[in-house]
Amino acid sequence: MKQHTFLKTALALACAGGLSTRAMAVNDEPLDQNWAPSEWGADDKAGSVNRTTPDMVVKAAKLVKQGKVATLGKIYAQDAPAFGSRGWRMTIPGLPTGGPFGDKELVYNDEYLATEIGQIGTQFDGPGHIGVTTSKGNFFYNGRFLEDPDVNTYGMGSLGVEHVAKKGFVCRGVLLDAVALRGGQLPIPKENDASDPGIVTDADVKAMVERQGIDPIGEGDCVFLYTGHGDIWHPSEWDTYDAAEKLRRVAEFNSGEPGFGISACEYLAEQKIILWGSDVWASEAVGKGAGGENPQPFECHINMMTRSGIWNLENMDLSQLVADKAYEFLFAWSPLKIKGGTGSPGNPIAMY
Ligand code: UVW
Repeated sequence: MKQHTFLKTALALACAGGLSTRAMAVNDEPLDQNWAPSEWGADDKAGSVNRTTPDMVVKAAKLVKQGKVATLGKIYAQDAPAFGSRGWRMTIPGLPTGGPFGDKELVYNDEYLATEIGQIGTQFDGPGHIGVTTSKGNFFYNGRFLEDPDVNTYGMGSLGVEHVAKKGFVCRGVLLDAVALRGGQLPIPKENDASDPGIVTDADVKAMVERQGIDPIGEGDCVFLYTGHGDIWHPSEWDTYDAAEKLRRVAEFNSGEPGFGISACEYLAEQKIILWGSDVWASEAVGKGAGGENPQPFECHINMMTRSGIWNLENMDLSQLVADKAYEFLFAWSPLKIKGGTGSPGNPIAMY
């Protein structure tokens, strides 16, 4: 497994009065290793979803055998876990919001929502979500920068999620059941080491494919990891808990997570998958020092998304698929066409 070397350059930036300086660390790997242009060309705004061909869609559709459908999104609610200071605040103004209209006295309701719409609950991380601070600015997928003229406070410009949403994801979905592999819910990793049971390595991915008796992971697949940590925010039992129990579970859920290590992410990228995801909030291991297999926090986020354009679906409800041992299925989903958004909420569908 490759340990990335991060170039730390101290830049002295004079403040307005010229009396003090502050140091800014940068990582020039994206520039030095030519992460841009991507294999789909300098104009591409969608990433690995470009791999999907009509033949792949037809082949994936043949995985529907029992006519079963599973919805893979969790409930959006104010008391659900959220990363950092993100939150979900919904009100129904008016009650009724409007009306009555006409002799039949029609009334209607709307909802008013304050939230990080693309980065809450079951969420898709798109091209504008994760970048790297380089000496040339904040580098994002395909060599776009936060400093580009089309990016501003009102939207991510060419990095907007709507460019991925125009394509959507229809693929062979693969469920990797790490709970079955380990014999129980995976722990939050304690060490930045491949041997930690909370870190799912490339060897673990291959072992799960083998023991689940499915075809090897390949080009165009969408690959989802079940760790069991997502059941702390239980998809169906959440509202049976009282407020104190919910708060305890939110703290536990957010305190770290098992998930993919960088060796697994690099293996999945080499197989040319088009989407990765999980039942946890980052899909990758977050343990000691917020790192995973290496000390760098969110290393899979950087390598999969910023470098390779392979987007990520977090906080999925994989419970029905696990119960049915539905290890491969037709998967269909698209982010919302939020102009300039960093991501999207949603409710992915598996059919098998
Ligand atoms: C961050 O935003 C850092 O994480 P996530 O993509 O898991 O929400």
